[in-house]
Amino acid sequence: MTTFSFDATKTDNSAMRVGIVCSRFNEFIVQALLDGAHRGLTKCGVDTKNVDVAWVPGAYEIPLAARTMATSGRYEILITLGAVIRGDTAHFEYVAGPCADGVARVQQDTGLPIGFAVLTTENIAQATERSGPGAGNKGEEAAIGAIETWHVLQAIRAPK
Ligand code: INI
Repeated sequence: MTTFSFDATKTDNSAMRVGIVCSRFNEFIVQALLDGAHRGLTKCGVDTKNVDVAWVPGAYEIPLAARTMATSGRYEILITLGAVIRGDTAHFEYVAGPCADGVARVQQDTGLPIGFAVLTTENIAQATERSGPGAGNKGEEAAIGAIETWHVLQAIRAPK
């Protein structure tokens, strides 16, 4: 039996090229998710010079930017960061649903691991809780998770 399992923080990611898509809506939350993503990437040994960040207006635009990054051939993994807060909008479902579905489709169509930290919360307090400087920052989790997935896919394709 062969098991493919990795602790992303113990793998060599010095050459990993990372594309990050951020949405500007609720920017203070998304900036905190981005800070978390950078912490996660650093824990995994990713070189900052190999990281690009693209800002789009809102979560609804994330899938298109993610697809453009994914098909550019310039990245091994992507990370998507956003905040859709129910209290802020009457069309929460029309933004959050297409964003999540769209990102999932890009991941499946392109085969690129995409960390998903587009928060969908009832209020700002819940979003703040998930984007703090300590444990539980979803941006950090998404970054480490995407790297872990990349290593699993590599191992499945070419077992050592
Ligand atoms: N975009 C978000 O990222 N979060 C939200 O909470 C939000 N609300 O509340 O409406 C939101 N709307 C903007 C949307 O993503 C698009 O940018 C906009 O509709 C233009 O296409």
